[in-house]
Amino acid sequence: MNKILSAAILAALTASPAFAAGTHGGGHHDEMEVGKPGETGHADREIAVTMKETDDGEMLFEPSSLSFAKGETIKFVISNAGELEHEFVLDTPVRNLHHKEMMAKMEMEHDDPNSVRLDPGQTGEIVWTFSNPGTFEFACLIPGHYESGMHGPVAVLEGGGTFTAGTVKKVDAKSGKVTIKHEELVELDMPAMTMVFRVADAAMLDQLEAGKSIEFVAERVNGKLTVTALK
Ligand SMILES: [Cu+2]
Repeated sequence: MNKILSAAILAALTASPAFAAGTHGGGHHDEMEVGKPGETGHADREIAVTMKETDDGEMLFEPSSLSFAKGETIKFVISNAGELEHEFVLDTPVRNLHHKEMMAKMEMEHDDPNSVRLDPGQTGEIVWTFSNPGTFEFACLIPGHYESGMHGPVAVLEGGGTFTAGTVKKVDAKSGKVTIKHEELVELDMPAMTMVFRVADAAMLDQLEAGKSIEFVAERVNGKLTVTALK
């Protein structure tokens, strides 16, 4: 599982930055690529996130991956069930990486609306609107914690996609890819053929095996063809 997640994050890191221009230009100070602060009373859903350490030295988030539809406002209720201080930061993988490098050099504590830092036993909240589609990340950037497992992908999906029939030809769990012989993909303007897709959520790979007939939604996520829904 860790390998699949790492592959997904690596893919996100090397993906062309679709929002490279203009993000920091305007006066919308709180608007980030990953979205913007939401209004507490207007959350569409509530998600509980637990942060903790394991006996064998791992540090983790539960759940280990997240997936939302574009425009959804989520109330995260975050609990630190561990014995160390932890934080929950929502951002792009690239910005998390830079931030993590800064934090390794000096003592820093964030107080931004996209993050919360919690002492053991504490609970905190973030209300966040995911206004842009793409692959983002939640992470703890306290030195050493990311490397110990405290990060996971956030897939924000365009939503409203059309399901298309296909047959799975091959599943490459290591790289998080699946080969599908599919019918016409109307929204992508692609005729019926056999193609390789990424999956938005590594857990989807568990539902896929060679020879299986599926219905799926495919979208361009950060420029890469990605299966964003399955049935
Ligand atoms: Cu941590």
